[in-house]
Amino acid sequence: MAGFEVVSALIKKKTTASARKKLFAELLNKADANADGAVSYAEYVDVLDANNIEVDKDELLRLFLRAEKDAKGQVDLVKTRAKTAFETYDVNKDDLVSKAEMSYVSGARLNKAAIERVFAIHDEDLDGYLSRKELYEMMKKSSKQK
Ligand SMILES: [Ca+2]
Ligand SMILES: [Ca+2]
Repeated sequence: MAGFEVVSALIKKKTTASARKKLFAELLNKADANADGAVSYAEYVDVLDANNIEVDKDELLRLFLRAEKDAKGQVDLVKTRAKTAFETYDVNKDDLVSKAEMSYVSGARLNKAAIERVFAIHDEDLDGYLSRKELYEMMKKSSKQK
């Protein structure tokens, strides 16, 4: 069973710190049975206990906190980027990004068809503008695809 192999690698500590971290993230995904993207430390320990798997709980907690911090760091990074992008695009500072503004700021990087496509996908309330939230959602999606 793959999950057990992951944990045994964790116990043996034969892997490098970054490989352990990766394995740990994989196991977290497996432990997230209802796939809501969130597994608490307690739930995680439950999964291990249920499988009679013993690990160094201190190291487990340490890895767990680090994985959480990385996830949060990723969100913060996208937020910061989205804020900067929004303020760059919103030339007239009316708190909305129009197609004309996006075209003006992006210049040759985005042609008219590409901008139409961006708005068709991301202008969720169909008001013809990208709000801060719409731009943030757009950047969140594109950061996940990478
Ligand atoms: Ca504007
Ligand atoms: Ca909109």
